[in-house]
Parts: sequence; structure tokens; C-alpha cells
Amino acid sequence: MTSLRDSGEDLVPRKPPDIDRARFLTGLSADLDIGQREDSLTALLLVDIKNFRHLNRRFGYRVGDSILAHVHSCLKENIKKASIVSRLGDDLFAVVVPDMQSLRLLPVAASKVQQILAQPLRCQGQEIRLECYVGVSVAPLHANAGEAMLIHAERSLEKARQEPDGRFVAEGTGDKESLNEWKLRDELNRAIGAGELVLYYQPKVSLQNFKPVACEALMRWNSAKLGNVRPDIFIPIAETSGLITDLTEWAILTLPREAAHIQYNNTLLNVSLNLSPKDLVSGNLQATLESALNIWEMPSENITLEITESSLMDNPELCFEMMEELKSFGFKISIDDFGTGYSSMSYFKMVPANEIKIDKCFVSNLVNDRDDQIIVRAIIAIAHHFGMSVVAEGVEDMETLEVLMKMKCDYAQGYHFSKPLPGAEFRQWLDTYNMIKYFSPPKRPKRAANS
Ligand code: G
Ligand code: G
Ligand code: MN
Repeated sequence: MTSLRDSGEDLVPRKPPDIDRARFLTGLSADLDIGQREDSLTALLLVDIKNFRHLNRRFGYRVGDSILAHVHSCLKENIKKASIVSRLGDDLFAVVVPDMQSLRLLPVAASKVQQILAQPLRCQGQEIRLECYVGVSVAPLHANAGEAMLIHAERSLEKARQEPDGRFVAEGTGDKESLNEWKLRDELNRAIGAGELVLYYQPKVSLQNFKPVACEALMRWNSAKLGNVRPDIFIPIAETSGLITDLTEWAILTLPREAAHIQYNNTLLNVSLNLSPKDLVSGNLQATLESALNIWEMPSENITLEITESSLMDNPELCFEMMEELKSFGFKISIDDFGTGYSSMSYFKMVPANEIKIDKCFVSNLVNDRDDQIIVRAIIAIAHHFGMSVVAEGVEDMETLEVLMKMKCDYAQGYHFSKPLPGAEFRQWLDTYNMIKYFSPPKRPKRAANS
């Protein structure tokens, strides 16, 4: 008897704890409010006893009730940091841990719950060890409100039932980085409505007539809270979170309004817009484009849609199909960052593009690097063969420009002409454009040289 007693705590006959979801949610909401005010993490763990029905059958409902009371008090006593331990359903318990210091503690907390309940328990002279599944959610990573936290934790619990260790801590909750990303995503979502996004414009200059004939619209985010956030930070986050289609829609609705005033010598400039592959397959890109252009009476021929070469590789057939369709509506299609995506030569035969933009990594050392010269020359020759024009990106000086002109490159874009500028400044840049300033004397056309 004593030896058995040593091996586990005796189950005390007790009434089961009340189920009070409403009270639980009130308590959880209060914790979430504090967490939000103090910018701290609040974790919710849902605990489901494995095979509780069998225990009921084996020992009777009275013992079953006592086991539930035991689980409740055991969690309460052993998880010192918990602010709430509540019974939410037959054998379902919730534990709220406020002010969690790090997301790394989440799997630790889940396994601690399992260990606590696995302590041997003596029931009618027999030793049992409770096993449980644990699902989790964390505010503000997964949700901000009580109900949403519960839904997320229930989903996680569903997954936990399939896991060999009975717990499920979602991917991406393992480090602080993902929390920062989450905050950024939340801010970005707000930014779209808050007017914090702006389009900047960078000129694209013709190497045949030396005039600025087009420009690229580039998104900028001036966040009231975070300052200027670079697109190479927020665009990837927008892409993984699905916000990118909202950003693109914003750009499409903004662009024609501004671009309708972007002219050089009374001629409207063609404007490029960057798209993500998600935009291509989203289904409403074309309708949004057309309605925006209709409002501003801008022909689709004036818009070029840039798609990065590497992004096309995921699903080339579908992307090509969409590009073909956009092209049939008059839009120009450009392949951005060309040369970085490892596409094969057969790609040139299939891609429905009007233009190729050579990535700046091949352009920045063009003057001195013979390998880059060979590559750029080859890209230009092949693109021209297939009827596509070529833009060199990242042109920073006159020497590079000269090399590109010798290679019969069609357009150049880069800091040599201008960095991306806000709309008003860009229009000013166009108004004061002087080709002599940007092209070396031998390359100047005769008339310009004399004037
Ligand atoms: O402007 P620049 O630093 O800063 O842009 C960085 C990257 O962000 C580039 O690869 C550019 O294509 C991308 N980018 C800029 N604006 C947009 C946009 O409006 N949509 C998409 N999808 N990408 C953009
Ligand atoms: O869409 P894309 O990936 O092509 O984005 C163009 C990017 O290149 C933007 O981030 C823009 O600010 C940047 N950029 C434009 N011109 C130059 C240049 O001359 N030199 C360098 N280093 N970057 C440039
Ligand atoms: Mn681009």
C-alpha cells in the first residue's frame, strides 16, 4: 500500500469544475487588453484529455468528475504564471499565460502542461497517467480578440491530435523575427488606408533619341510609426501575407491619376508598374486596371507591367497565359531583373513580353567586366531577335551608358539620370531635362550639340 502510495497522488473525490465560457472570455479579453497596452505576448493553451471517455467507462462517471477536478487544480497549482485556468468543455481546459517573454517559450509551455498531467495518479488502487493534446495561440501573432484566439487554438488542437507528441505549435512562431514581421504586416495593412503609401518615379531614357520616354513607378512607405520602410523589406512581407494584391490595387488606382500629368514635351510617358506573381493569378487584376484607366482616360498602351523573371519560374504556364491576356488588352509586358532567374534559352521563344530589363548586377561593372559585357551583349541580341526591346537597369555613369549604346541597348534607367522621385519632383526633373547633361559630347546628336 505504501509503495503504491509513493508512486502517485490519490485521486480525491470531487465535483467537476463548472463550464463557463462567457466568464473565461471576459477574463481572456481583459488579459489581451493589458497585453496590447504593454506590447506583450499573451498565450492561450487548450488542453484536451486523451481517451477521457475510456476513463469514464473504466472507473465510472464519479471518478471521471474527480479526474476533471484534479486536472483543473493541477494546472492551476503548477503553472504559476497562468492568469486563468478554466474548463471550457467536457474534458477541455484553457490556460492563459500573460506577458510571455518569448515565442520560444510556447513549445516549452505546451510540453510542461503535458508533463504536469502525466504525473501518476492513483484511482481505485490503480495507477493512471493522463495524456493530453495541447493546442496554442498567441496574441498578437495569431489574433487580438478572445473569440479569434479560441478559434486559432482550436485549429491548432485539431492538428495536435495528428502529431505524435500531441502538441502543435505553428511554424513561424519559433522566433522573434516572425513577431516583428507580424507587426509590420499589421502596420502595412493599416498603411494602405492611412495614406502612408506613395509612388516614386524613375525615368527610363531612350538611347536612340536621348529623351525620357517612360518611367517606372516604385512604391514607398512612409510609416508614421516606423519611418520609411524600404520596399525590399515590405514587398516580400506583403507577398507572403497576401497583402500584395491590396498594395497592387492601391498602386493601380493611384497611378493613372498621377501618370495622367506626367509628360515630356507634351507627350505622355509610358509608365511601368511592378507586379508580383500573386497579382497575375488573382483574377481581378485586369478589371481593376481597366476601370482605373477608364476613369482617367488613359490608354492601356501607356502602361507597362513588370514581372520579375524569377517569379515567373513557379508557374510559368499560368503566368504566360495571364501575360498573353493582358497583352491582348494593350498592356505592355516587361520581364524585370532579367538574368537572375536561371531561365533557359527556350524561355525567349515562349515568353509573351515586349521588353526585357537587364538586372543591375550585370550593369554595375559593365565597363570593366568582360564577362558581363558578353552576357549583356548576348541578352540584347537574343531579345532583339525575338522582337523585344531591352532596358538596362542601374546605369550610374556616362561610361556605362556609352558601352550600352555601342551594344544597341534601347533604354537606360538608373541614378545617372535620376533616383526614383516623388511625382511633383519627377515632373520638375522632366521639365528641366537637358540631354547634354546626361550624354557625353560624341554621343550627342548634331543639332543638340549646336543648340
Ligand atoms: O525602389 P526600389 O528600392 O527600392 O525597389 C525595391 C524592390 O521593390 C524592387 O525589386 C521593386 O521591383 C520592388 N517594388 C517597388 N515598388 C513595387 C510595387 O509597387 N509592387 C511590387 N510588386 N514591387 C515593387
Ligand atoms: O523593380 P526593380 O527590381 O528593377 O527595382 C529597381 C530598384 O533599383 C529600385 O530599388 C531602385 O531604387 C533601384 N535603382 C534604380 N537605379 C539604380 C542605380 O542606378 N543604382 C542602384 N544601385 N540601384 C538603382
Ligand atoms: Mn522593376
